[in-house]
Amino acid sequence: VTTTHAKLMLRALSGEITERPPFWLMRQAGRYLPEYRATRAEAGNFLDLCYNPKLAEEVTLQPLRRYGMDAAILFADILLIPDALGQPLDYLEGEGPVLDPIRSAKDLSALNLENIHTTLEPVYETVSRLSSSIPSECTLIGFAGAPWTVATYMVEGRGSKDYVNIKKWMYGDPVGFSTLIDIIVDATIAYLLKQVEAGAEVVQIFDTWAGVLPDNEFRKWVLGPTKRIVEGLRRHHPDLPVIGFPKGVGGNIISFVEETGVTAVSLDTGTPLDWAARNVQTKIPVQGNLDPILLVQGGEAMENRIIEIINRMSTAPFIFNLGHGIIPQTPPEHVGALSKLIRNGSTS
Ligand code: 1CP
Repeated sequence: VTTTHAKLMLRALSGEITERPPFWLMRQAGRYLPEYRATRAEAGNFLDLCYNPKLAEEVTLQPLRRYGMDAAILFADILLIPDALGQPLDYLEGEGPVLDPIRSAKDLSALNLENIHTTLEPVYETVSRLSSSIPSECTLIGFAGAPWTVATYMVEGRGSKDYVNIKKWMYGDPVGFSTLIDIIVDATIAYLLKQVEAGAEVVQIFDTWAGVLPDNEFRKWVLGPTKRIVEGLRRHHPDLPVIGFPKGVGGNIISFVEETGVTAVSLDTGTPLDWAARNVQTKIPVQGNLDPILLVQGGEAMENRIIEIINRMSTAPFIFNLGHGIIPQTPPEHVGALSKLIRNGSTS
């Protein structure tokens, strides 16, 4: 395959086998970096940081300055959509997001699709600033949460272990529940289109909790909504690269790749490399899947696995990434070693 792109990330996404894999890391901006903690303290709380274009731009650029990733990901959060829809949201120190839960169809009248851009305007400004401030060889990624994953927080009111409330609604009143999913689909299309108009070159859809559904429900609440988002974006931007991340879905990743229309797919840490090379990477470019805990460990264990992943996956289009986000305990110098290894083939 030959393309006209100069950027490594866009070349891989267009189906090219590149001289080395482009790399970026999920949650590459965040608490493992002292400069992030300083900017976050300056912003006040987490939402204020997300809605402050200058500071959100700054934290997006921080990992690039240190490590020169091939892509920058907009600094924001998947829960800005419920916030913009009018569902009260807070981030508690040491606990994560907390929302006033929506538990049934009668609660849906509290959501308002009409005014989301009023709340989200600062995010578009962050994207626009980044599109001129990132290095010329770097690709700008916008993102949103997938409807299922965003809905888990809207219904449970926080992170969950068993998803009892959302599943009870989904199984007990699928028609009412589909109204919630439809609202998130529409908001997400509008949100991502604005990011693209502001300068995002690629978008990634994070479906962190897709793996908790049985396959018939996976089809209804993951495949269908993701496909509608991809179609909604492509109606306006036929060539827009879209990366899907259906985490924890095992063999269901095959139907995800065949049916949603995504350009590329991100593999979680548990996906077997050989299997993915034969059954997924033969269809579309893949991204992934280093265990984020190897980045905490560092040293030989990390380096050996990085080399193994690159060797196994580089005979077809491949983007190096983690299988899930960087965790706060990660020593920054281990990210430096990873960057050198991918770039130069050695850590020195
Ligand atoms: O500073 C802090 O204390 C807040 C920690 C934090 C950060 C750095 C949160 C709260 N969100 C973010 C940024 C973020 N979130 C990005 C920024 C860009 C980057 O990657 O550098 C992205 C892409 C996300 C996406 C996100 N938020 C997901 C999907 C990806 C994933 O990691 O699974 C999810 C599930 C969230 C919800 C969320 N926001 C924050 C937390 C702690 C959580 C997870 C809560 C839980 O475990 O249920």
